Amino acid sequence: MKAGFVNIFGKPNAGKSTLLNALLGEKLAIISPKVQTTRHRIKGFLTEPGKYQLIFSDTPGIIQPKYKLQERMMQSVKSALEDADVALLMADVADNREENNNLFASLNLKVPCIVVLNKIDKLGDKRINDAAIFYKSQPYCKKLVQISALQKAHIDELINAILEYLPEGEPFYPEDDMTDLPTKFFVGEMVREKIFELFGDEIPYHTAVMVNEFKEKDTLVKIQADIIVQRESQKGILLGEGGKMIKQLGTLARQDIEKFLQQKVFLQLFIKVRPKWRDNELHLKEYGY
Ligand code: GDP
Ligand code: K
Ligand code: MG
Repeated sequence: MKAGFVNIFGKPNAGKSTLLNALLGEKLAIISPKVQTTRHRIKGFLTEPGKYQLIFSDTPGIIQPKYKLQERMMQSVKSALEDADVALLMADVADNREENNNLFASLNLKVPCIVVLNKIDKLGDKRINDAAIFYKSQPYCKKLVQISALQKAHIDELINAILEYLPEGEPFYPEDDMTDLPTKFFVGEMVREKIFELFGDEIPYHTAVMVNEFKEKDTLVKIQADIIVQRESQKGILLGEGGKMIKQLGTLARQDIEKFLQQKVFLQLFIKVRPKWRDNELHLKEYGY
């Protein structure tokens, strides 16, 4: 049997979270066209009993940190760099190659690296080919697989490539488990995804979500979560006129959470202002960073 850690790295928006979901066939990681949506290392397990257990890690896109929250994000990337058995270096096929190349080379990985050329649905064959030739000639590239994470194209091919390089071993986690993170975490993430969806510019970057209550009551799950922002003005934007925005946010998030839990949900959201929480150790800890 093969078992090991397969960690996904790349620039913001390469499609890492979309790939994690495509690999698992389940929406575990939140996705948005905005950079820095993913703040944690998110593990998802793909187990074929007796054959393999792949422990995938989605990671935040690699950036130069400017505040403590971003430092924490890059620490989670570092932990994934340290325990990878196989690394997936993910590049948007339309992205600047030199930038990606510099990033991949700087990771200095000692484990087999598979370059995952993503978003091939966006470009014609010629440009995809050029990009493939470029990455294949780099010393870190053991193998290159072209995919579209969005269209779930060539995902099996990628899994087979990973299996070629994965060590023999026993499963690390129970066969039926999909992740090691608690349900509460994913509920908070689904609220956060809707904030990325509904609010432009800086609001999502100033926001955290903390799930305080998660209680099953008869056929219903009662969830209470706080949305944390840095300023009163941001609270006003999140509330919207007569509470219109928070209501819409709650409805969209609840629908996703119900789909995820396969249960009816009562979701209550409060907004709290915590100045400079992104640079405050205690707050970061409290909000799970
Ligand atoms: P991450 O920041 O690397 O985790 O990237 P995300 O998974 O959040 O995706 C960033 C954006 O790229 C989202 O708008 C995705 O829908 C989009 N995206 C991801 N994979 C593909 C793909 O294969 N093709 C296209 N056209 N878009 C994709
Ligand atoms: K993103
Ligand atoms: Mg992501």
